[in-house]
This record gives sequence, C-alpha cells and structure tokens, in this order.
Amino acid sequence: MITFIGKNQKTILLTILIILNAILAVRGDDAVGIGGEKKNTIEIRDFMFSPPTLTVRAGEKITWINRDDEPHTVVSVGKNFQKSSALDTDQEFTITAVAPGTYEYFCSVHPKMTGTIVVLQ
Ligand SMILES: [Cu+2]
Repeated sequence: MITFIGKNQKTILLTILIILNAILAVRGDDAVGIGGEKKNTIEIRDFMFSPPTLTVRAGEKITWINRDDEPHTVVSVGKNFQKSSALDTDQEFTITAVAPGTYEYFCSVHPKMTGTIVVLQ
C-alpha cells in the first residue's frame, strides 16, 4: 500500500526539520546539516575566533569563515596543518582533523588572535 504525504504534512515535516537543525546549530559544535553531515564552523568576527576552542572528533572537517572586513589567516602554531591564504570577507578555509591532540593556531596578520582545536579520538 502506498501512503501519500499531503502538502501540509510535507510542510510540517520540513518545519520540524528546520527547527531541529536550528536547535542543534545553537549548540554550536554539533550542528548537523540537512544532508546529515556534521559541520564544525569557526567564525572570525571582531578580530576573534569564535568559539575560541573547538572540540571535534578525528575525521571531521573544520571550517573557518571570515565575517570581518579585514583579511585574516589561520596558521597552526606547531605547523600541524596547512595554513590558510589571507581570507577575505565571507571567504572560508577548511581542514580535516586527523590526529587526536590539542592544536593552537593564530592569525598571522594579527598574531594576538588565537584559537585552539581539540581533536578527540
Ligand atoms: Cu587577523
């Protein structure tokens, strides 16, 4: 037997999905995209990395996005990951977390801007 989903039910389902996604997004580090892919985003705003410390699991991706009008970079203190180019406004930079550990990074244009990535097993 085939069950049809009415237009209204579809709208309700979609609304629930959007609300669920918003709730998860508020939690910050565990936001799940529509495709179910986990997204770890660090916003660069007002010369700060937000959140300043991000915890992820090995294998996950981390994306920085620059919301300032100034260019910023993402550079690993211990050269543990590839550094970004100078990111312009709304430009993104993504790495994949591989080895568990704690990784400090900074902005080479403004070295007082620092952040930490914690990669769990
Ligand atoms: Cu900067």
